[in-house]
Amino acid sequence: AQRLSRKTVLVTGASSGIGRATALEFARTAADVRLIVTARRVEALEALKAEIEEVTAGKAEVLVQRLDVSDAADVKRFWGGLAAEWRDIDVLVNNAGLVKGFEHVGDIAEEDVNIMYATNVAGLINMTQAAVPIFKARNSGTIINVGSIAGREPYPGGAIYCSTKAAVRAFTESLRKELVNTRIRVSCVDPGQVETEFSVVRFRGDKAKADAVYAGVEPLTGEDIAEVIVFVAGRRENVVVADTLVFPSHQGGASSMHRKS
Ligand code: NDP
Ligand code: 8X3
Repeated sequence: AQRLSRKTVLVTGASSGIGRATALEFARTAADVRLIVTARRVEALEALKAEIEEVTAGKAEVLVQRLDVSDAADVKRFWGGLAAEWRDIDVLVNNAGLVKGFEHVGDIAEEDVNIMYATNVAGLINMTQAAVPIFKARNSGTIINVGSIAGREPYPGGAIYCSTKAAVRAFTESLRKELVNTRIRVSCVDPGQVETEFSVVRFRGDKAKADAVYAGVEPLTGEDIAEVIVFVAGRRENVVVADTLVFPSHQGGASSMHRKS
């Protein structure tokens, strides 16, 4: 908690799931943390802000910012518009991401390919490129990228999503190696199955199909991954938790699940 005291933490995709839980977990761990919570759905971010203020008895400072990471111009606008007292962030959590559909190659809508790449890959890269000069100027800072088991173990029906997460993994590793002569830390947290809005988005709002994904299994919660992210951020500056793979107990891999019948 001491190490995160008064730190400024930027979380992308904080309106739901893992990102929302991560913002809350930072606040629970260090009540005087300074949080920049971003996503497209601002009302959800405002509700999160109120919850954080309650949890920390008003000690945490929370800045709500609308940000669409898939839009390079919006990323530029966001960084350009950040007030000086917020710009000097300590931790960047690149969490915003999504999957669309289960279609096989040949049948995947171009729009789905583009949104997954623009969000999961280009969005994460653009956010990181903006943060790295800030971290280099200070010779400190932590970047935590949310990857996935899907980036390590591609599966049929996931060609685009899995390849975006493999890109996140490769990008993270290159960056970590580029920065070994600095105090900047670069980490990847790869979740297995987590119940969030992820599957609702995958099935384009079909809640019944999304619920079926979690039938007979006990998935992780956003909080489970949030605890790991905050742990990674809260280590001593010389400790880089480079890589983390987190499963619920029934899961052995992307396509290896034990289901109760
Ligand atoms: P949710 O759908 O619950 O949350 C996704 C978040 O990303 C939302 O806050 C959403 O906010 C945000 N987001 C989506 N598109 C954009 C965009 N263009 N700009 C800004 N924010 C955006 O899913 P999860 O919490 O599960 O997903 C978080 C991360 O975890 C993703 O990167 C996902 O790939 C990864 N992951 C998830 C797993 C799972 O099983 N759930 C497993 C492994 C990895 P808004 O719509 O308001 O913009
Ligand atoms: C989410 C996990 O296996 O559903 O990244 O793609 S999976």
